[in-house]
Amino acid sequence: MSYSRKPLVGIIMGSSSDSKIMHSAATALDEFGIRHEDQIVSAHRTPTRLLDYAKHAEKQGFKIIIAGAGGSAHLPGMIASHTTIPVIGVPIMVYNDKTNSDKFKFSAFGGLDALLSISEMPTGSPVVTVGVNKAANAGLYAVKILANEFPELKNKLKKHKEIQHKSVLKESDEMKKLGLARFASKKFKK
Ligand code: RP5
Repeated sequence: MSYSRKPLVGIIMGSSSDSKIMHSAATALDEFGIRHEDQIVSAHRTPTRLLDYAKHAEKQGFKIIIAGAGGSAHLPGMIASHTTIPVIGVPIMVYNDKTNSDKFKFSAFGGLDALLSISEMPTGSPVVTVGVNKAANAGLYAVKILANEFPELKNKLKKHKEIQHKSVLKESDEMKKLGLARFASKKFKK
């Protein structure tokens, strides 16, 4: 079986507004050629659909589910309680803003609400949790899990690390050459 032939990762989120953050999980998987299926499932607005989705995920043979939600963020935990597929939770800070505005509206506790809701699952139904809005890390973590099964992904991950390493060295060389003040004003100039 190849990781690029059929979706091995299910990405779900509680609202269309979460897609502003969750797209980074998809991009990370795309970079490694891993197919994923993306849907909106709301734990509180579509509770029966949540159970249907868990069954669907099992039937499709997803190996990982990435679930993002904001506010009291029940989606990752509830999905985990309905399936044996490992769930990676993404706490979302951007909240309640379905407009196209660049100004994000924040949840009352700036994402801490979602972080605690997702990470503090009681014993028995675990959800691994990435940082607030760190959807890209959820994607990368999924790649790492899949790499246990697909050696080619392990090589791609090693390359990815090398690229990160080189890009820091490049920036450091530039900082050394320009001096810190000039480097920062060049990098962050508006
Ligand atoms: C949660 O409530 C969603 O995950 C989203 O982060 C938040 C707000 O949803 P919308 O009001 O934008 O649909 O269920």
